Amino acid sequence: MKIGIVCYPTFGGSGVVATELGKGLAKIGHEVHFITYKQPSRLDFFSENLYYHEVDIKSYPLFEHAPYELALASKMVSVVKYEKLDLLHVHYAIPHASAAYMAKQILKTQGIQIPVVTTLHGTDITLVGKDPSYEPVVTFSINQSDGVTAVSEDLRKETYAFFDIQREIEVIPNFIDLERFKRQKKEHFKLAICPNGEKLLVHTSNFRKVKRVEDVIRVFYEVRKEIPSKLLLVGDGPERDKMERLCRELGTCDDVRFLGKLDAVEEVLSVADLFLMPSEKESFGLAALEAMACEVPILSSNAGGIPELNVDGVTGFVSEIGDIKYMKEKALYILDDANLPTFKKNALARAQEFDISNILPHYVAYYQKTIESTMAQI
Ligand code: GMT
Repeated sequence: MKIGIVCYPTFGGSGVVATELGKGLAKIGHEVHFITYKQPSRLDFFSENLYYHEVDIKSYPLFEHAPYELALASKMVSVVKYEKLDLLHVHYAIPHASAAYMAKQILKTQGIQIPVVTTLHGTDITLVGKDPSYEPVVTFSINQSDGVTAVSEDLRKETYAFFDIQREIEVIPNFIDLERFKRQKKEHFKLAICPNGEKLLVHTSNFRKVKRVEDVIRVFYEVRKEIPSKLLLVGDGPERDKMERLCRELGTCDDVRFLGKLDAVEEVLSVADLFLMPSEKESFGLAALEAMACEVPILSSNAGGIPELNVDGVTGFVSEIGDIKYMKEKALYILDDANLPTFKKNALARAQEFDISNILPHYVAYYQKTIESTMAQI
């Protein structure tokens, strides 16, 4: 198949999933055309089946905000037409689903039918999409897509609960490339961070409010009172300054390191003993899956789709959002040397269920089904 993939080319989970999906499809022989405003961060190599088309967002003195959606729709039209694509797969509803709808209508006037699959990733539904400024367009463009997928059962339910959706939503979870995400031998790194055998807690996120990084620091503060431990924070975002101030207030600065945005996150995960994900909202929790693939147990909240990944009492524990006391108790339980090896083993076994080789065929089958049903309607 010839597939066009539209996504945000940033470090965010939806962009990562879209890029890894495209790379996986190209590996098994499909021709994949990325249509984005910047080269996706994980698309930094040559492959004969991978193409990249940059959306050229022209500015003009009259525009306070350059019309990204229109430039994207125009680019989709030309790529579908000249590369003879079979399907467009857009990731993150806003504004990609509505831009795809516009491209589809334009192409229709030229006698070209292009099926559109929209994948809902999370905040496009649970946060931004619900806002009255976007809701009517989100509802309309989901209903107008030829196929819709969501990354967890919880996200599927939430979409039906909040929006007036008239079509089937298929759940296809996030996936992981276990060839990249695996525990690597990095003893020298562990020794540098934890010279006295301290336990190592890790959190990675984009430091938005929904990630509740404050809970990460507060849980660590409590754990550190009981056992020697260190905390590594990977990522950057709006909450970072506040979190640095909190560490100063709590006097934990010597044991907490802010690493900023890191590409090789698997190297940090390779030396971790516990991953913290106390999010307020989380449709799936790709960062937790990456940790599990590196044999790291998870202490998470019960937000959104996280419990569909983190099996309570098996791969870690699931807590009520914001329950610091409970999270501290469970962190200490997991970090106990008598329990840690079992949790690590279970985390890896669970991650293996989400290996790309298990999930990719679901997308391929879904594309084929969508193309057939769209063509049958003509
Ligand atoms: O979590 C983020 O802040 C990034 C966000 C995105 O849209 O890029 O991630 C969402 O999509 C990921 C991939 O499907 C999911 O694993 C994340 O759980 C989801 N984030 C939220 O729902 C907050």
